[in-house]
Amino acid sequence: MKLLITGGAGFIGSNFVLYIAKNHPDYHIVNVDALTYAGNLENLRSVENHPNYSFIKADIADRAALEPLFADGSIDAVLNFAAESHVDRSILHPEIFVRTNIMGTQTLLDLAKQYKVTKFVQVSTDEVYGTLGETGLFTEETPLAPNSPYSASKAGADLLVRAYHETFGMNINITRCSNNYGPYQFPEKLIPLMIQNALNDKSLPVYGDGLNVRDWLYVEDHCSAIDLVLHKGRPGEVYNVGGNNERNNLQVVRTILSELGKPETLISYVTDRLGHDRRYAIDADKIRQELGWQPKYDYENGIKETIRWYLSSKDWMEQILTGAYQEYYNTQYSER
Ligand code: NAD
Ligand code: TDX
Repeated sequence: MKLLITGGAGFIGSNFVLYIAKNHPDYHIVNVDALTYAGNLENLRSVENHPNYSFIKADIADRAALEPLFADGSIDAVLNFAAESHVDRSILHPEIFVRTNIMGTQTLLDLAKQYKVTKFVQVSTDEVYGTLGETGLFTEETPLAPNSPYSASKAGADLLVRAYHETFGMNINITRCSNNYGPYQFPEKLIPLMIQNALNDKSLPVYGDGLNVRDWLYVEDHCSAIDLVLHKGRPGEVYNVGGNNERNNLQVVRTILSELGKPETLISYVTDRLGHDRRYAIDADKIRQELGWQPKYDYENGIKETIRWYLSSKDWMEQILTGAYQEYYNTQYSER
């Protein structure tokens, strides 16, 4: 099989490339990534010389750059991970989210249609469903009600993917996963940000009252779910993916502090995120029953493993903490 994986230099995309290289070593992988601030080829050192792997630096919204990759008709499946993925950045600069997440997805769909790619997997998010109160779970039937520019752009992409199935009969699937954690996550996201700050005895900026709830899934379990959807997903179906691991942000932060032996006095309550969704929780029954998906990691072990990975990957982190990220961090947190 030949897979075109977009966003393969980002957090989940690079974990997925490594997962495929390990579990389907005979597959060919074409990794297309624009290498924005979030893309990092360091994540892929172990596969970069593999004869079945190639990397192309390109923007998914740039049709002319992508068309040659499709032109010989050899791509069997497109897996679209590429996205602007950070909610806080979407509050600052929504336009780029529309361009990449919506127009980029539409460009890929069009090429996949034209060159008769047999499968298109759109990697989406539970955030398209909006927010939950204290009870209930998102199912695949929950109406879309995105609250941030990020989630609105992801919902727009999902609707286009759905439309290409309904209108053109394309074989598509959409996966909607809860919050991921694990190796190679960019330090703007909650878990790596808090690990990094705690290691440096810097304050840990908790938004609002810290009681917003997320459903955490170890990234490798997300990869195994996408692998199953790629091979066994029924045409046109949406599959929710989630870990059944609801934690509020304070619980997550306290675990990190205790694992690192740091005091809770480092916690600092800062101005809340605008439009901050209160709770996400996924009902993943469909993918479990229909495709036999089972997560391997429980949260307690997964978070410890993740902390250990960051402790042993200080060079990787140092490289990211360059001027550009520092600038974002200073703007983001000095205003709170
Ligand atoms: P990330 O920000 O770490 O990586 C995104 C990657 O996409 C980067 O390598 C970046 O260079 C690339 N990219 C951005 N714009 C591009 C463009 N125009 N053309 C080509 N490449 C471009 O994101 P992530 O956390 O790995 O998320 C991957 C996907 O999974 C996203 O679609 C996101 O919406 C979805 N998702 C993420 C989570 C999560 O918890 N992180 C949960 C559910 C779904
Ligand atoms: O400094 C912080 N302080 C804080 O309290 C940051 C960065 C976050 N938070 C809170 C906000 C959220 O309630 O932590 C929670 C998690 O925040 P993020 O890591 O930014 O993730 P979230 O907004 O939940 O979105 C993530 O999961 C769904 C990914 O970034 C999305 O790409 C994915 O779709």
